[in-house]
Amino acid sequence: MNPTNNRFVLDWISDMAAMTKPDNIVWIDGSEEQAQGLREQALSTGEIIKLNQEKLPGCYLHRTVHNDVARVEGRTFICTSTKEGAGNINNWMDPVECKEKLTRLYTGSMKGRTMYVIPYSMSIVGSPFAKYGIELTDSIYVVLNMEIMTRVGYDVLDALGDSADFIKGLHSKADLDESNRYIIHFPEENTIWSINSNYGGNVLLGKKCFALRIASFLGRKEGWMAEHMLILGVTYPNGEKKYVTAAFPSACGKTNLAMLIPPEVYQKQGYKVECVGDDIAWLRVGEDGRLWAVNPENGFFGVAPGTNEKSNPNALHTCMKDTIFTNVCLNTDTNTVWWEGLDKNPPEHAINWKGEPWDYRKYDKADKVNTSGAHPNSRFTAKAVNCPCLSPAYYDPQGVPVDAVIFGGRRARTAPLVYQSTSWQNGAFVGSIMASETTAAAAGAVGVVRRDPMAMRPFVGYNMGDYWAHWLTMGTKIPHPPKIFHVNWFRTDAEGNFIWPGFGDNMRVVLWILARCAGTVDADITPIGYIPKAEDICIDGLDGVTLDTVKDLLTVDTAAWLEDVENIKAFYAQVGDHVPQAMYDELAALEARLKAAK
Ligand code: GTP
Ligand code: SPV
Ligand code: MN
Repeated sequence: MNPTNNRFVLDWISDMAAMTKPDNIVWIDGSEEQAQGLREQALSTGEIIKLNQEKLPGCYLHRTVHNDVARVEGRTFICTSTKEGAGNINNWMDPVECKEKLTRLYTGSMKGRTMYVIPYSMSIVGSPFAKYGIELTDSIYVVLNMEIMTRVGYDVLDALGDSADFIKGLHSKADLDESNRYIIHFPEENTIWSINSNYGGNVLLGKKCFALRIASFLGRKEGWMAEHMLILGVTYPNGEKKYVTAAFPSACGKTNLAMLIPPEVYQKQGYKVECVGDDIAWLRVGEDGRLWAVNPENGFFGVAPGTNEKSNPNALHTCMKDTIFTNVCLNTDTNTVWWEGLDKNPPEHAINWKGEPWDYRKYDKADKVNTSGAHPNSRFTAKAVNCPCLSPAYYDPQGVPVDAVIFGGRRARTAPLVYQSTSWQNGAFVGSIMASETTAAAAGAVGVVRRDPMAMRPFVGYNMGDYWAHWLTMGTKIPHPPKIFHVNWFRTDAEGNFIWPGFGDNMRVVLWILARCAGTVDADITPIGYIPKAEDICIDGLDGVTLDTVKDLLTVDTAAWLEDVENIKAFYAQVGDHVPQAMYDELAALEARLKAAK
């Protein structure tokens, strides 16, 4: 018996099954009982490993194949009917040709396997923000992860009813052939096809594929925004609550900021910080004329390395139960997990992310991938409900009103600790010129500066120029827009050490940002925007950070910025003729101000 009579759903499943030819089809009902059965099955084949259930209840370890450890941007395509629809920043294939090509790869790819049908919702089922998807997959790992990351169950089918309004996701591991790995989006058909991978962002189709690429496309059509943003709540000692969203590129600190623990100086005064989301925000204009945000996800797919009791205790506690670890190091004495930066005691007896015996003494910083215990992009999939600082607002179907939008990236020099844009248009421009050093979250070189507008370079489901235009249009539709800022936690000294302490201490900057929104603190105007007066960034209780350190972190190096302007011009040219004129006007004005300041 099928749990729905929806013809659109059933016909599509039969078509996909006719192509992939699974031995059988199993509907995922979201029950713990069914999940337990699947875990048993995955344990029996070695697809997952049971960890120490006393220390890590409900936790499992999964290892991917060695060449399948991150998103593959080079093999990710936006297949709109015209190339122009996808723009120059995305990879594009003609949708008809693409389907022919992939049909060949999918044909019989599920033979001897089960096709699981996962009905899921992004955001709260039945809420005004909710959008529904169905993912078909031959991977139990995907089923178990989707059950953590999204809201899975038959209530989704009930909410969908007879409607055709759902995102059709097809995933097959096939034979994990790297040269035939494809992550394909057909935004005009609400369809996602993923094949030959079994890693996170490539295969948990509710996340980047739906909630960012397809959703950004829908958002443009329907007048809302899907962004690569965390959502953070700050409660003041007087009980007042403020919310900020922040867009940082992959592995640049969203999870850490979203779960920060306030420095003691603020705790004593009664400040509290709560997490609403750590990776994706859907934003709409509310009836009150403000911008409102929800986190459409139900869990965290967080970076493991660097997570520790000091940097992010909330994340650490979140992943102490009901978690699937991917590509971390296994301590074979205790049957627990370890990763670089967890503590200073790497396990004596361990198996690395590749499944080989591992000797921590052979660790070489210059060759992390081959000498680390955990892969640099190893991750935990953990439930939002298990996060100690989860905001009650996470459960509010309306979401939260946003006071500030923060952009940021990893820049060793150019970007100061924080600056404020001068208007929504100027803020959108600041987003468009974002740049960051690349990280292990995507396949390819690490540490290379590249432009990553709004932290969405890999996630915009249409033409980047049109996406910028959509940002500008949204500005005209929000009567009380949030103010827009830019931060950089990653400035380094001559030896390459981070100057700013970061992590929980980033709250010091967030409070300056909120004070600017409230109009309670002054600032200095510079060619790039407003900069704090150094004494307005609270450094009470910070070791080794003086007023001079803050001054240094806030300097605007005009020559470096003028160099950046040239790079931005080249990038705008690459984005092509859809770049809005307003962005060129902003760029010209920035250049003129910098030249005048020289
Ligand atoms: P995705 O899940 O890939 O989108 O990444 P994310 O933006 O959530 O990144 P995350 O918070 O997991 O941070 C990734 C890495 O940046 C980790 O290794 C952190 O330890 C490091 N990091 C985060 N915040 C800071 C900070 O304030 N200062 C410094 N120096 N490092 C940080
Ligand atoms: C990112 O790369 O931005 C992530 C991890 O959040 S993944 O889901 O793999 O894309
Ligand atoms: Mn992300």
